[in-house]
Amino acid sequence: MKLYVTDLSPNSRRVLAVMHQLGLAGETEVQKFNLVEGQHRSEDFREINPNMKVPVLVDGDFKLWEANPIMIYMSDRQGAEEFCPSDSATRIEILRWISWEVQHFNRAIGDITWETVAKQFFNMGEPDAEKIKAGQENFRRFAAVLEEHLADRDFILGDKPTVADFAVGSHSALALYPQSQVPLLEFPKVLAWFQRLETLPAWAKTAPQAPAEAAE
Ligand SMILES: N[C@@H](CCC(=O)N[C@@H](CS)C(=O)NCC(=O)O)C(=O)O
Repeated sequence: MKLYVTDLSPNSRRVLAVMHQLGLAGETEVQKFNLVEGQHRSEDFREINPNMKVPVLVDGDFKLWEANPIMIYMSDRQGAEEFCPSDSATRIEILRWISWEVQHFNRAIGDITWETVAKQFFNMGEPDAEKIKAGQENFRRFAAVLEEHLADRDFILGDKPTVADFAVGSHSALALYPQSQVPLLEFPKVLAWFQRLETLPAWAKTAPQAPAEAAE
């Protein structure tokens, strides 16, 4: 298999973490693109993903773009029943959380950390205080839902990490940066869950360098 990814990307991190979690690293070639240099904007890559975005998985003749289906494809390919249960009730539950994170939870984190972390890293101007405030309001609204859900469980589907945690938690590193301004201290269960995720070997293996270090 071949995985196209990039650095400092929660979407890339989640698929790389699943690759490690499922023991697929040995049979996966990882191609890292430098997006700033536009390495993803070639005609060859457009053939693989017409959106010209990463991550993308290529498995023989099969090409798959979008991080969440890539994670589920890898799980099913490995028969990883515990990590990504296949019964329809649990699949629907997984689908619910991964739809929610794309549209709400991680969008809010992304909106905040674009201003507070990424703009500085990519040299794209000053943070916009209004956008940070709007992102924080959104984050509070959706983090409250996750906080309540995590009141009596360590992970999203129960007592073990699953593909749902790797998707919903994909922005953990960005949110945990001291400069992120993501109001995590108001949500202790979410904060503890992010920290729990960071201790998983597959997650730790894919931890990004802090932007300040990465920029040096
Ligand atoms: N919904 C997509 C998002 C992919 C995405 O936005 N990738 C970014 C990196 S995190 C990218 O490739 N950006 C390059 C561009 O838009 O030109 C997924 O989940 O895979």
